[in-house]
Amino acid sequence: MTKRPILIHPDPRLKKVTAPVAEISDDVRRLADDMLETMYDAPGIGLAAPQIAVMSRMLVMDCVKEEGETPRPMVLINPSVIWCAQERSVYDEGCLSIPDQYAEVERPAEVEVEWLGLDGKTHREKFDGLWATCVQHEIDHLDGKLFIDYLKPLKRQMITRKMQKLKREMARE
Ligand code: K1U
Ligand code: ZN
Repeated sequence: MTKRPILIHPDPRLKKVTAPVAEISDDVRRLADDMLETMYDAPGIGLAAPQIAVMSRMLVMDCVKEEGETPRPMVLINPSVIWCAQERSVYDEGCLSIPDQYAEVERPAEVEVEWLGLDGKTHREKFDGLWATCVQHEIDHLDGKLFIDYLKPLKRQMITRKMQKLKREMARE
């Protein structure tokens, strides 16, 4: 397992739509391991492949936050939302590609997602609470969308400028 560097916004790769994964190969299994390692190390509750510059339709997540609770690492390949609830929920979202910036985003409170697992089988599951927020945030990454795209333009610009400054400082180090 290798920890990979996480792209920081603004980066053109974070704006692109990803390509479906064609088959579950050893490379895909290795990528899943690296993504989980990178997510847990960050630390984060989710990570999408384009955040580590891999333009494939694949995400990992584990929203078990309580210490002592059993972790639930999930790998979702070619995921798609097949149903969403009318009810909305608001969560103060963050993003590993936009460090230290948080903003309230409204999304469907419950979603049903279908994906291909590492076992090669099709899985279908309903997510609610933080799991629902997280899976929608990660699927957005696969479609080149960031949580700041839901914000008013002024707030989005402010965050983008902060990230440009951060990247300049990181390049100087
Ligand atoms: O996709 C990402 O950038 C990961 C992101 C996922 C996410 C967070 C909040 C709402 C929706 C999606 C993160 O994991 S940010 C870090 C974070 O939320 C966290 C980190 C440690 C413990 C608990 C939460
Ligand atoms: Zn994110």
